[in-house]
Amino acid sequence: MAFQKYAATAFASAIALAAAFAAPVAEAKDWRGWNIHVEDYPVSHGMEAFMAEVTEKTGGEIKGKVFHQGVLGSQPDAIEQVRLGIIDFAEFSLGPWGPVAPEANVVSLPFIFKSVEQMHRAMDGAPGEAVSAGLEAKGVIALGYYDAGARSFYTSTGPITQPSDMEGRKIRVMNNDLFVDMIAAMGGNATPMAFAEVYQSIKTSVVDGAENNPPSYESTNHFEVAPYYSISEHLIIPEVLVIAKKTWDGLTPEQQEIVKEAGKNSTMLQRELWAKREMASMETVKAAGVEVNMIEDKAPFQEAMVPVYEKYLAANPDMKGIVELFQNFD
Ligand code: BDP
Repeated sequence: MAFQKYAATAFASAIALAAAFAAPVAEAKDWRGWNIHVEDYPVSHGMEAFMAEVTEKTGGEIKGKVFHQGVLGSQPDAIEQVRLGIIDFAEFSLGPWGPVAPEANVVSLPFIFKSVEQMHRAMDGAPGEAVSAGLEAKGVIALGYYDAGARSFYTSTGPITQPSDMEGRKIRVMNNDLFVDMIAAMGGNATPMAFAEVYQSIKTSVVDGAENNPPSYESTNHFEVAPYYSISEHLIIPEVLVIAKKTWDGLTPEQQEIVKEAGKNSTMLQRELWAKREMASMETVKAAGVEVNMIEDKAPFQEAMVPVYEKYLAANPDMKGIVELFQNFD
């Protein structure tokens, strides 16, 4: 009896072993995705939809999780981690990519785009391809350009109606020297700082304000501590869904196709959600008592940026062609 039981167990293990060798199950991939935003945000929904589509269409060969709210690190840290393939996919503003990929920096020039619509056309065309090539050279594959609308200034200490209102003010910017020059050109002082630190820094008057699009101004509650929102729209910075080149290179051609397609679909979804959220965010902040001032004449702000362009082009003469490509794209 004891022998029979032993034999049966041994037989079963032998079969299991043989099966394991005969038909190795493709090792399921388990991706980590980085996102800086809260869970209920157009970027976050776009990324979740991307991951869900990839999992579904690969029949579960690729699974993954999106880590929201920057729990895997700040944006500059995450850029390095995706480049190394420690993080598999992520969604970034191109702002903090500027110091890493020169082609990506062109979109951080103030007023480079004429409108958000023109930005979309450009990013879906040749200028976008130039940026994607620059990103690929730095270790990431662009899967689609998400919308982030236009950024405007918000302050705790009264509105900005003209460039000289910036004098003596301390403004938080994203990590990129171009933004430091942009604030300096108006007579203010810029402080590059991680997104997660902005609320507290405004609250404790470490800075007088910051700048961002309506959904970020609203979802971070920055409007509570900086209730003057001045619609300058000085930066229209597209965002990008990327996959680490290291992760990409480990995929079969079929899987790469699925990933590309899911990237495109999530981009379309994100842009739709963005348009709605932008309006809803403006309603929310107005209802909370934010004083919104429309800057109808943006010319003084644009003129103030001339030295920013001059300095940038003097330091990056090889980017002149790409700058013109963006400026002339209709
Ligand atoms: C938001 C972007 C996010 C940036 C953030 C910032 O979506 O990627 O990290 O601005 O200002 O609009 O840091």
